[in-house]
Amino acid sequence: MLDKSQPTIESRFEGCLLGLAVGDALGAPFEGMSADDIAQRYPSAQDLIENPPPEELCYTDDTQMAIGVAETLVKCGRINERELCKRFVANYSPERGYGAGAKIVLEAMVDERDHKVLAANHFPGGSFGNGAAMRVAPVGLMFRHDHERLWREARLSALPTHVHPLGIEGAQLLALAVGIASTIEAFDRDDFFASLAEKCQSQDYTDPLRKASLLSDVGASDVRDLALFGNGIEATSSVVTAIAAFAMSPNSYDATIGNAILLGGDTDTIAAMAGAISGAYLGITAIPFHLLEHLEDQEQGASYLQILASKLRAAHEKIAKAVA
Ligand code: RVK
Ligand code: MG
Ligand code: MG
Repeated sequence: MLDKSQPTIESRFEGCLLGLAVGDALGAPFEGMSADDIAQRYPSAQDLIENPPPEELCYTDDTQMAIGVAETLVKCGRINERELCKRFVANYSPERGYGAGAKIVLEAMVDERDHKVLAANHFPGGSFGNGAAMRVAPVGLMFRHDHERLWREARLSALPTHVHPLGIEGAQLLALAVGIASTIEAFDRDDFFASLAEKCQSQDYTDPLRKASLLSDVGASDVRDLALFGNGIEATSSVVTAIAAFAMSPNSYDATIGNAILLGGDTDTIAAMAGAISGAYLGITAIPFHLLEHLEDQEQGASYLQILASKLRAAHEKIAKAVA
């Protein structure tokens, strides 16, 4: 018999995509601000969630690019690089704000110039920005039943723009966090962090993951400890932060994204990543209705994301059934 307290798979897919978009859109007005400046207006996560800025919640590049990843998976059942680039080009909206290097690579794609050379050389060794991790959540949902495949497909989803090993590994880690969160019935901190650490290769991720695993729920641990993991635009100073924000408040979407935003810095992206994990675990009903209602709903807005989540679930069930 279905345990009523467990979100359905539909609810988890919707919760993940809309949780990402709401985190991104609520964090966007604070991107680049310091924690102290945000605290003057919003002393706590609860203040922010209960009294968000009155304007419509508009998402940024994080959600826009995650849409391209989800569309590719729905169409191809896997990350097909050609299709992914096609979706990135079709969805490219510079006004949503992209990373400086990502913008150059995407504009080369739009102009049909050699974007791969730019992705490899614009930054030495490629980009280690968090742009591959911010968009990867649909990969975590699609391959939640097969973590080896999830890890490989997350890498493929990063490559068009992020070829630096740390940019790739950040995306793999975030996808795995989403995959696990979308599957587990009850959050077990030790199991969760052990599964993540097991797949990681770089100390840039294993060390902070170990530290994050030692924190407990907000209240028992100090929420200010989240700042230790960074609030930057680099994958190494934001991916574990988002994971830690979720793990500190696994039963509250509000606290997860609110605490992520109150850190300042790359607020839209850290809240997008944390919100995707939290939504995948708690389901759509955990996202406050007044925030969902405020999320932009034209073209590829809230309603589109809901339909995309449903199509992604169908695509996932098809491949998961084929494996079983
Ligand atoms: C505007 C030196 C490097 C580097 C390397 C730095 C949106 C650069 C989203 C670069 C996210 C920045 C964010 C971001 C996503 C990366 N050496 N510095 N090898 N690799 N950086 O440009 O998609 O907000 O300063 O590839 O990862 O909301 O500009 O873009 O916050 O990290 O952008 O990396 O950015 P990019 P991205
Ligand atoms: Mg953004
Ligand atoms: Mg950002």
